[in-house]
Amino acid sequence: MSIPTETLSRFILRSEAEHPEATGELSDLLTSIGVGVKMIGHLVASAGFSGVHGYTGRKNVQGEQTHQLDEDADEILVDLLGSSGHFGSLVSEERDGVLETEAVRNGAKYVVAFDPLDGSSNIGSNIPVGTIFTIFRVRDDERGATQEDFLQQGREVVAAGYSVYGAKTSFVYSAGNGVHGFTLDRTIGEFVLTEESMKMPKRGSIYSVNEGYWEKWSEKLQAFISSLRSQANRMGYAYTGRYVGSLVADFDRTLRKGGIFLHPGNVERPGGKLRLLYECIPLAFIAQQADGCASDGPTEILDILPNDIHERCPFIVGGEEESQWFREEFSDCPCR
Ligand code: P6P
Repeated sequence: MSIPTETLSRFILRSEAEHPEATGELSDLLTSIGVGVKMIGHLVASAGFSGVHGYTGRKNVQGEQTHQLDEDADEILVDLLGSSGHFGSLVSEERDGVLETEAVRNGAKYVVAFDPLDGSSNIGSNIPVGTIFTIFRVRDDERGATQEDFLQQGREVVAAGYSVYGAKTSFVYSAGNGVHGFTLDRTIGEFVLTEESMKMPKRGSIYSVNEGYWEKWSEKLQAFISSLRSQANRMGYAYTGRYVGSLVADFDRTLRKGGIFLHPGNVERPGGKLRLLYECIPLAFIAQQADGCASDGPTEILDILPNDIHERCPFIVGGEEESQWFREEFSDCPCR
């Protein structure tokens, strides 16, 4: 068995060497994020013992009960990324506004938005959770980083990725040159390259949606979900259902096995539940880099211009054929 020896740091540096214009800043950032993910993974793994997976009794900016782990994961990333010297500003799901860093006055070139611990409500039942991030370039170096730098289309993303704290701790990212997957080797404490240039299967056999919302969906959406379950559909076979209820786990499976994941809007939440800036855009960027596609129904996620850093969005992501099928059904109406 060949022993994987390409660590995340070495891979990032090798990728940088292939781009002479690279300054090394992005490499440093991605390495910092990798360190933060390792730290958060350790917290999650020890949550059962240290009792930190309980609620804090406080609510975050979203009005959601916060877990101690949400706050701890947020603090780790704010500290690591805030002190990296390369991020002028940070946005976290756990914080109301934009967090300026010391580097904003030193010409930092990037801003980063993240969900420090998505799916944390699942931790008590040992369901995989994860961290999601997306990096944009500051658009005016003279002016320095501002909130406007977060309100860019996903096509402007410089790098994005996510981790999954599950049976293994994995880290998947793209800096615009393909999608690459790493697995934490606990014996050496390093992420090692386990999947280079990942591609989402053009056609899968799994659909993933919370059918508890059935009665709140449009008839059109109900018909689409019914057709996925019927072998009389255009693919000629019935899809099987898988839904974890943790975005990084459902997305990671869709990236590796194909099929379609949907968290659509409904009559009660036409604007959807998932966050555009630090959930939908980074995962849509990864999907696009892996030859998949993500939309809110009629519009590709990467073409949507955020109006607010905590804006929500319907999110449908899948392989080439499932995305085409969905687009043909919903090109003229929002999936809400
Ligand atoms: P629902 C977890 O709470 C989360 O934010 C995502 O990780 C997950 O995909 C989604 O919510 C699940 O939402 O409405 O199916 O419970």
